[in-house]
Amino acid sequence: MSYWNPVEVMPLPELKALQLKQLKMLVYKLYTFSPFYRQKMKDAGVTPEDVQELEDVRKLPLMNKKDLRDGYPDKLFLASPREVVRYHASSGTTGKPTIVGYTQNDIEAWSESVARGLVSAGVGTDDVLQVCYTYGLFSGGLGLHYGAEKVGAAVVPASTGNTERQIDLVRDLNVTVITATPSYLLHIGEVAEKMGLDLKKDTKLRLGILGAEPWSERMRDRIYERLGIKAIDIYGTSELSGPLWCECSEQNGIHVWADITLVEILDPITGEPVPPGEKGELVVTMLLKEALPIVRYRTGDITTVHEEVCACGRTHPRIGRIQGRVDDMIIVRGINVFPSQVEHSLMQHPEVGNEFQIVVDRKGALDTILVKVELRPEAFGDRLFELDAIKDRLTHKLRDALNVGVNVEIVEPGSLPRFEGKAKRVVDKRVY
Ligand code: DLL
Repeated sequence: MSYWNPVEVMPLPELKALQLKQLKMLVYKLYTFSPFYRQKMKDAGVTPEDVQELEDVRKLPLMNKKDLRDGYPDKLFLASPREVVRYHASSGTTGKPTIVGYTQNDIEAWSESVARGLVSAGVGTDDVLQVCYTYGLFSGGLGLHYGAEKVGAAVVPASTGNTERQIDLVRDLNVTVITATPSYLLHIGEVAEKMGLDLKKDTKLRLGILGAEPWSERMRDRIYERLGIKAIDIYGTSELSGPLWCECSEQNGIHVWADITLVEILDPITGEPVPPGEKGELVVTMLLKEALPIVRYRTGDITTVHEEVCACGRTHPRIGRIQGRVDDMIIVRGINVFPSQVEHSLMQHPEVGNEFQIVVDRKGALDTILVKVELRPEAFGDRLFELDAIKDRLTHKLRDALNVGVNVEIVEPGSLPRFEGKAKRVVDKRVY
């Protein structure tokens, strides 16, 4: 088993001591130098002396995306413009972007996090790694790029788009690792098939580093089955830096580097911590970030935390697969519906293709959900008469899973929109 940095297997007591030291230094620095954090801490009646144990992090005030948006473009920055070496931005849902600045040390800590994750997933100097996340203000492309270069893989900075050319590159450059959103990877698979190429046989692809959008275990199975690729889950958000942590080759949770980051899982309503293994909102403190400090940031993502040492020997905590968001859940007739639940249900049916769309509408006072589903082309064949039966099965399955009435429409394979970046699964037509 190889590690990128010995800190990954540091005994827990030492790791926690290191984390506490970083936390205390951070709080002291912010209280002294950051008007934003000093004010927030004063409002909460907390001083740096109040942080003596790791658990004391809970005394610090929470922050969220609105704080960052209100600080547009750089009101929350602690570094001077001279120290900033990079900007990225996330557009969010309201249109106004959040700007994230990086010092050289920020870039270093970010690439270090990604490098550790890639090595833990089995990426090394012999690999050719194609980055199919967008390069630009979105942090996905450059985040993977810097991490992969650090570990010495040969990077193909393909970005998104021109899918046929992406496939040519995979074949001609003997690409072994591909990084993309899971939905784009499946689209690449479909296009390859149309080009008469079998990614399993005709390329050297063996590993996918997939994230930036919700996906499921079923999708993981499907990717393996159809493309012959081991699929690794990678998580991050622009505010925290970008893609940051991924699963190791054990595929049993996403390793969070505790010397760089402190994570909490809180009940999203009460703000109280939930026990390890139970679902709650992921709240993150970045211990080393300089340009845009992040303390107790509410990601809005629902997951679990696991503190046992991983079978790979790494001692740092792991988070489970992201199970939805606190805020992009659709509320239909008072019931919370997550697109990930829909995906999970649909993907259990072998005849269902890779694409679906959830259309929410309002008829009179009643909200309605229509799930448009593509079947695999094979499901049509000469068994057309079975379509009604399939539709009924999917409808019942979704109703059971979501606890709300759902209609299903079977649509032609290839007719739903494809996405090169994050898939947009929900169309909400309700007028409020
Ligand atoms: O998506 C950063 C990233 C790039 C992550 C490349 C992984 C790979 P944002 O655009 O700010 O940043 O979106 C962050 O995407 O809060 C989650 O809701 C969602 N997300 C990211 N990774 C995963 C994942 C990038 N593995 C938001 N599973 C987050 C589920 C994910 N959701």
